[in-house]
Amino acid sequence: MPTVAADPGPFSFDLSSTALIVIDMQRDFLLPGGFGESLGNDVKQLRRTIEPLAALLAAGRAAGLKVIHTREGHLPDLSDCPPAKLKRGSMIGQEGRFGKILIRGEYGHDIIDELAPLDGEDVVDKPGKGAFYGTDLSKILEGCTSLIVTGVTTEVCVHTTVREANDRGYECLVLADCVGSYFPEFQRVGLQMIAAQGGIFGWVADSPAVIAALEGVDK
Ligand code: TIU
Repeated sequence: MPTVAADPGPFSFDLSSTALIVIDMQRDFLLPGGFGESLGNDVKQLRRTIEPLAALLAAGRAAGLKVIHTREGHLPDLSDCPPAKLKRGSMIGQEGRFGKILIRGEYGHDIIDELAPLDGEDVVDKPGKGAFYGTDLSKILEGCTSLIVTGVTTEVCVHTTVREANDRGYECLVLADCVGSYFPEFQRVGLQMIAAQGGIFGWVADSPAVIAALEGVDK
């Protein structure tokens, strides 16, 4: 069984019951000039995840790991966007540099070219921060007990998804170099919170350790 050095201790996973989940690596959050940057955020803090994630995806795909992508966004009529979310995110649905912000089908809502899903990989559209709420993710994960979690942002959609996953019984390994926050402090503390208290929400490691473990797997 592949084993990865992690905090708070080694993380072992079985390839056949593990999924690699890539959360919200969307143009709206990551592209210079896009929604994320228009809010005053430094997208470089997120973009440093792209290269390690591309390498991890290549290794995961080569090893036959199940890959799942998510996208945060809403229907064009915003009927799936709670008024309380819209009130504090009034740009949602407005015309932005890359189309209507966080609206399904728009250019900005889709995943960045560098990490484009392959045919056959699941792409889960979610209205909330967590990937389980309002989606078929539980069904897609049937047979899986472990998740390797990547994507953005660490303290928002990654954390919410990891917390949801914990309550559903999954073991989560979060990869520090493949998750990103606009705020360095939130990145640091967000990762600490996952592994604290003996791994209250899961494990934290870096992607090279996972890639090495995947490359050691008999195919
Ligand atoms: N994907 C995700 O994290 N959505 C957000 O709105 N994140 C923020 O950090 N704002």
